[in-house]
Amino acid sequence: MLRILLFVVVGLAVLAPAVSKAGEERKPLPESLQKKYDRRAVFMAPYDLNEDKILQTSEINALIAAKFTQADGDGDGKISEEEQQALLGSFAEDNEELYGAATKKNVKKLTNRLHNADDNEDGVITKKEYYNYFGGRYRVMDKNGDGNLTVKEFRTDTERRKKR
Ligand SMILES: [Ca+2]
Ligand SMILES: [Ca+2]
Ligand SMILES: [Ca+2]
Repeated sequence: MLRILLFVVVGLAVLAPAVSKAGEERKPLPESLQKKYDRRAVFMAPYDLNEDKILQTSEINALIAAKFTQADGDGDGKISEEEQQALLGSFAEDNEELYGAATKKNVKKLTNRLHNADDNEDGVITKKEYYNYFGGRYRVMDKNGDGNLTVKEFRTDTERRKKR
């Protein structure tokens, strides 16, 4: 009798999370969360080469390389202080469209990120510093460590990293 009861209890415990998870997926996302995911999708789309709404490791590496090349206006393999200013300027323009009033705050966040990327604090971000810092950022986002970033895991340049 006890054994049967045990089976039932264990069986329910195993079933319960699966049931609630399926229920969750059927529910539409709260609007604010959906908006956040939509914004991430806009950011991810140009880099999602196979269009599966997921950024694979190769796509993330291409993303980092593309962003670095874009920022390195004179192509000398470093992002000088002037190039950082130019980057922040065009970032502010693009940001205005998506985020409006939050732009100033977002520019400040990116300014801080660039500052943090400059490991030896000489004002210039080398390719190595850039790849280390931003590559590391994307690796941290990949919570389940499968090398893929979904819209749930991905954070744009201005989103705060979730504390763990
Ligand atoms: Ca993809
Ligand atoms: Ca440069
Ligand atoms: Ca540096």
